[in-house]
Amino acid sequence: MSEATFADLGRIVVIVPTYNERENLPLITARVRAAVPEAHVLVADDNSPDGTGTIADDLAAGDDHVHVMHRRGKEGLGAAYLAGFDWALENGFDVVVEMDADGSHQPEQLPRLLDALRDADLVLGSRWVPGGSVVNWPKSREVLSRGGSLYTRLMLGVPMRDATGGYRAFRADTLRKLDLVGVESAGYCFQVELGWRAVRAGMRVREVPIEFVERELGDSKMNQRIVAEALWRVTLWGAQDKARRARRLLAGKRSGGAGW
Ligand SMILES: Nc1nc2c(ncn2[C@@H]2O[C@H](COP(=O)(O)OP(=O)(O)O)[C@@H](O)[C@H]2O)c(=O)[nH]1
Ligand SMILES: [Mg+2]
Repeated sequence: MSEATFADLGRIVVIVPTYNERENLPLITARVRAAVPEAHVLVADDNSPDGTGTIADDLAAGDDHVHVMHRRGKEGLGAAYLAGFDWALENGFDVVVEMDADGSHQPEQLPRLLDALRDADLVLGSRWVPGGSVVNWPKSREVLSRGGSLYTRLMLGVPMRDATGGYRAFRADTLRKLDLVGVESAGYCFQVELGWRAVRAGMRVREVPIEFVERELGDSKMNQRIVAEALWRVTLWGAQDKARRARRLLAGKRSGGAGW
């Protein structure tokens, strides 16, 4: 195994949101611990009916780098991450990573994200940049993901190629500056909202290629409501943003300025 160290980045925590991931959780935790031994793991479990929370407690009992947040019930990925971010900041972590529990985000590629964070404020693991790929993903999901990212780029004017992906590394300072209290999205649209906020705040957002591997165990929690939320929010934000730009342009013209 490589001896790469990320001590210069400070204390690292990988947040793993879970809902019914009992088969996957022990596997992903072990892989994170092996890939980047200094990283901590925070499991943010939404009171999974399949007992994932108890499995998380057992893992935490045997490893002082594993922590568990038990949440009331299923409130969506965004809410689980926001609670996890608060915990990470309160506990003095310097780098906060988002990672799915189902093995789609390979812990062995985490060093890539951490390396890139040395000169970035937010690093996105990206399926849709050169070198990025998906394995065993149904064509329908690929079309939805590529289409969603393209629509986001057009509506919000952001450069992100993979706007909805959930394998990311944030500096703690980035999270502090993002006004997390104002985040509105509940589902996967949360990823779009955070990326957009980071770009608007002038932060250095970098994408690095990842190989995304579709889960082999358990079921996807993706549903139509999640897609609908992303669609209406991105459309609304885009319209508001265009209106804001138009108003600024008009105000600039009236005062004889450049307008931007
Ligand atoms: N805590 C929590 N985790 C969730 C929720 N919805 C999805 N997840 C987790 O988010 C990650 C991605 O979900 P997944 O079902 O694999 O989505 P997909 O990869 O888009 O099909 C997994 O680790 C899920 O267990 C939720 O409501 N609460
Ligand atoms: Mg998945």
